[in-house]
Amino acid sequence: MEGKEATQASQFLRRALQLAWKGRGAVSPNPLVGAVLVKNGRIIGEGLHRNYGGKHAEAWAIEDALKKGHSIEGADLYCTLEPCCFTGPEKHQPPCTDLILRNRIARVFVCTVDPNPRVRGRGIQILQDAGVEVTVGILASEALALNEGFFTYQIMKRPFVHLKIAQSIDGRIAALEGDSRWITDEKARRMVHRLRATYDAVLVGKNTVQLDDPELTVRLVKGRNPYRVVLDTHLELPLSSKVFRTKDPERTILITTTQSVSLERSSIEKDPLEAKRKALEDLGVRVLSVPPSPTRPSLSVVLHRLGDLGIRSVLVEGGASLFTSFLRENLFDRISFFIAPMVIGKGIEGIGDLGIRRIADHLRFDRMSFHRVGNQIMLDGYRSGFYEELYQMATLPLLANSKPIIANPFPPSSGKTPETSFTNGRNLLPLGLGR
Ligand code: AOF
Ligand code: ZN
Repeated sequence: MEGKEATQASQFLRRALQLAWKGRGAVSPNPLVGAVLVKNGRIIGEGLHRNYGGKHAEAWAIEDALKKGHSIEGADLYCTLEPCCFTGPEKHQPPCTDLILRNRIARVFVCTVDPNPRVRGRGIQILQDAGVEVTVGILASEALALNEGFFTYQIMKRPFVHLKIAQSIDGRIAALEGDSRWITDEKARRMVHRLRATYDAVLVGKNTVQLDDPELTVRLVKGRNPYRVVLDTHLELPLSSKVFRTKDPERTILITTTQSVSLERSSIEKDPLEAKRKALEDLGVRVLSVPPSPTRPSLSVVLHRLGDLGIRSVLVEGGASLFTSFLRENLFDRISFFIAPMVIGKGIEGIGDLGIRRIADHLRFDRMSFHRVGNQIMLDGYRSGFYEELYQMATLPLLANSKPIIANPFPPSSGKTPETSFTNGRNLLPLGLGR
């Protein structure tokens, strides 16, 4: 596909991506999906997946067009994700492929394949076998950026992990006494709240709660609160900590290594750890026991347990020992440094020993971008190879299909210098909707 047709297709899919984005915070663990129906070059219906378990984007777009009195036969469907094609006990909605065929839609344009193992190209195949023309891969990277959590989980079976580090120019996240309030300014903090509203969970370690007593809620912008996950190996945090005292305590998850044992009431009173667990649960907090590795909760088990709860994306907000562990174990996908114009000197470093002994072995990130956010420089990057992995899965049929398709914006690692860009902070969130 070339020229005018490709430009038009990108315009309609861009609109579908914008629609999809409106569902943020409401659809996870499902993906954000948007759809646009077009006839004679004009949009006749629009839809988006609005809430978890609710109607799919394609169904909303069809309903919208019918309500406006349009006939759908022969129309083109532009959808950010491959239409679903299966039913099952956990499936809430009927297959969209049936809906598309029943309504005699002529052509379907999708940004990416649905990485869900139950779909993964089968939806496209079903449509093609029935004579529907399908084009895959337009604005694929934008569509991936929209659903990093959903894609990561479907492919890697763990949530997407984003490390967010607020630091001084000399790499300190706190002064020697532990104090970190405030290194970054209000504008940077507002950006962090905006990020929180799009993530399923924020995660911090015990020291961060002890030193900063954060609420970890969304306050500086409009949006819903993510789950707050706190790692406290031995249940040491005081019950008065703000994370345990929010308006929605059921969205606080405490992770410990201490095992729960069912004890008689009298023994609970004698066992301080059991009493603490009970007191937390009485506040509405969810307490999860995870095996230690070697002494702290195993991060890969933590991520799996969070995945079981429907969490698809995690924003790690500190402190140093968690940043270090996630980096050391290569259990991260994206990293953002908010660098404030200050020097602290001796203080607490954001990242500790990664086991790297020579410069040649340094950790390098892909797809680096630089943003100005208030008085901060924000440096943003991805784990090396992460996007290529997602992209390959997202455009699976292209590999087998000889049909010419839109150029791949992420050619498999070419060893070239990663792409860099400098912006005013707009594209920190997908589609430049960051402000
Ligand atoms: C689509 N359009 O708008 C969405 C899709 O339980 P269900 O019926 O909502 O199905 C969820 C699965 O369907 C989800 O895991 C993903 O594979 C796909 N999501 N597909 O065609 C949509 N939200
Ligand atoms: Zn569907």
